[in-house]
Amino acid sequence: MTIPSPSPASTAAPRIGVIMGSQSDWETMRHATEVLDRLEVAHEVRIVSAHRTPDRLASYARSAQGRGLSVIIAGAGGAAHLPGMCAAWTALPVLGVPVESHALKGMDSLLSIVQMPGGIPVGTLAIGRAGATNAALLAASILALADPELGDRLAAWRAMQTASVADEPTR
Ligand code: RP5
Repeated sequence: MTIPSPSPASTAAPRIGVIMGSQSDWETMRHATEVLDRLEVAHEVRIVSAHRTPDRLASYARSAQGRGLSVIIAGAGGAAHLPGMCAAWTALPVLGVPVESHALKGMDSLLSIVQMPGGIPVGTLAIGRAGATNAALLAASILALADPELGDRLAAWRAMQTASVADEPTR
């Protein structure tokens, strides 16, 4: 699918935080940042582990709203407590991306993220690349509620996606 090329790197303050539990999550989470780039949504990217860097997580999540972020996208795999712990530390919307694990193909990640007990929500997306892509689109949709120009860019993105779908399969 072809989507618009990003404009030159923005120096605007980040509006979305993309965090992940490990460097190994980048191959999945980069798909979120690529969508945000194409939609020209300023964002930051950090490795923040709930169990390896718990103080970093607390500091990141507690300061996020005050630093101007509106949404946090959190990707993690295995016992994927990062999105839930992040949501516990901030009132911002947290979107969780289950990263595909080797042992259980991401089912562990999915259930860890989606099965939040009532009271602290995490908006959970699909396992892997589709989830990372959709987390970025959903975060952009949330921002677009108060940003009509971003809404226009999202509409253009969807129109281009629609135009890219052939009437018939190639045989
Ligand atoms: C989680 O453990 C990370 O989110 C990652 O998906 C998984 C494996 O991490 P590494 O052992 O590859 O660093 O915390």
